Amino acid sequence: MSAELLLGDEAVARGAIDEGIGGAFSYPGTPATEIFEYIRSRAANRAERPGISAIWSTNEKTAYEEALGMSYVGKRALVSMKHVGLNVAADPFMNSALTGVNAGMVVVIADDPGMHSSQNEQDSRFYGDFAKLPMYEPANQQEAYEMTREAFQTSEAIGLPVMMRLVTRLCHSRANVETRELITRSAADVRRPNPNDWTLVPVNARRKFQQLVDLQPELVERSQRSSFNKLTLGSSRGVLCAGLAYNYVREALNGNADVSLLHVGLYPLPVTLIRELVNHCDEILVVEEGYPFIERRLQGLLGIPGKAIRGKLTGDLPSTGELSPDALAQALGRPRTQSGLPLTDLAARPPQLCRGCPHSDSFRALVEATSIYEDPVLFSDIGCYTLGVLPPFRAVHACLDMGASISMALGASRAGKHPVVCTIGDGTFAHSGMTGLISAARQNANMTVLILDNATVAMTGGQLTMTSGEQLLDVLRGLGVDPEHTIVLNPVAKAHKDNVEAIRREIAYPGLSVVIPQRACIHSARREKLAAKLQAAS
Ligand SMILES: Cc1ncc(C[n+]2csc(CCOP(=O)(O)OP(=O)(O)O)c2C)c(N)n1
Ligand code: SF4
Repeated sequence: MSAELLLGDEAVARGAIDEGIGGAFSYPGTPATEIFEYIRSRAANRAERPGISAIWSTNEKTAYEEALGMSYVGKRALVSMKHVGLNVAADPFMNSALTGVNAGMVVVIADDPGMHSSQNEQDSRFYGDFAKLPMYEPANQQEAYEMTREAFQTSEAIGLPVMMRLVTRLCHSRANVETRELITRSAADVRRPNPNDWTLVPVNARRKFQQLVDLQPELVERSQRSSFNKLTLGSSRGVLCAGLAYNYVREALNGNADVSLLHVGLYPLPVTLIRELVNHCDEILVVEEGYPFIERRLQGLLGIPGKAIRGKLTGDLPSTGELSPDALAQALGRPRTQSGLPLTDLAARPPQLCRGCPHSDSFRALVEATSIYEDPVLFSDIGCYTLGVLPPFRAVHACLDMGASISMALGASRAGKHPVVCTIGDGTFAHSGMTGLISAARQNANMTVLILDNATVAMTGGQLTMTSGEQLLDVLRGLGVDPEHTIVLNPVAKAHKDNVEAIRREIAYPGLSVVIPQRACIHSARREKLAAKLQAAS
């Protein structure tokens, strides 16, 4: 045993490495990014961890499918993403519950209650339940490590992918984690592939779905036996909490109040333990990060006669944002804790693009180019450039999900609007913008797409981009965009006038045009310069 100071994300990564994974697959997104970053940094040191493949994927769907492919051929695989990434990967995720896996496969989804860095705060436990897969939900970094290790073993024992749900506060806080020895896996661990199981034509899919349904009582049994689901009976006041919420309960109780406590760390829900708690208590407070997932099941449509079930649905706890020790203290009738900082005195600091950012010059040119029109439609996408919604630009009228800007622009142009312009980064274009552009090119839609090529995926920390520079131009040609109306600009102040004119010309063209302001993010340019200097010096 040895101890390491790890983020929740890193504890998951370490658990996966120590379970002998053959590969990690991911697409960047807060708060999940550090899981993959940790494995990649260890994989780079092949002497330390031989044989782990770790390369960023194009998007979450491709990451999921790559992981599944690795599992099918007999190597354990970890796939991680942020919560909205699972919307993108939902198709393979749902279907893999029918195909099953060969070597263990663990799917880590990091939710972001409070939307620290996300477009929504959906609760991924609904996906796990929807797919009928087991789910782990750690309360701390040590559990994140232990659960990851167990999840690989569970996955192999039941032949299914196993999900783990994290939340931001756990992903991004550090604690000491006791780690255990690395297991080594050999060719003998590889089972025989079963093409009939993995090919979802109706005759196989019906059989596999029936198997999945039939397995559910066994999964509940496993939950009931699991040491990650703990029941302690005390007074007739009950608390049922899940994952990280356990810490808020403990802090609010401060070791003083006598309650009966059920702490859930593994799903499907342990029905027998819940029944014991309900039978023992008159009232139960349900405490969970995200939606009232457990509370709704407990409450049902009509409630439980003679029992008060309290939580988010009853207004005893806030139904949006993160939980806090103080919210819990209030719900439990306990004194406020010391953790609430008086944040109200701090001056508001709206986010903004960095000084010298290429996106600023692109937006300045776009705003002036479209200023001659009364009602331009300006859609955008997800990346640093979404900040173009703020003054002084106000050049974003809608931003929905990654890749949506091009398809939304196509819809608006088909409604007869003009001008229709959308802005999308090179990273997001590769993630899911291309498919929309193929349709726009096929229809020669009257719209202009600005691909803001800063040569990186900047917003999530400067990861590798798939389509930039010359390669981006090749891709555009391949997608069917007219090279005559594919132009590259240099987004710098001294080229402003030329850039405005070029954008105006392309907007006036009655068909599809693509404008590419091309200049590296100042931070990744600086990083690359430094790396080149270091290499030259070595
Ligand atoms: C489905 C989904 N996956 C991941 C993310 C996290 N994320 C936010 S913006 C972004 C990419 C930004 O890259 P790019 O479009 O190149 O813009 P830049 O930040 O470089 O300006 C990612 C991966 C997300 N919001 N949604
Ligand atoms: S990180 Fe790079 S792309 Fe993002 S705002 Fe700063 S300079 Fe611009």
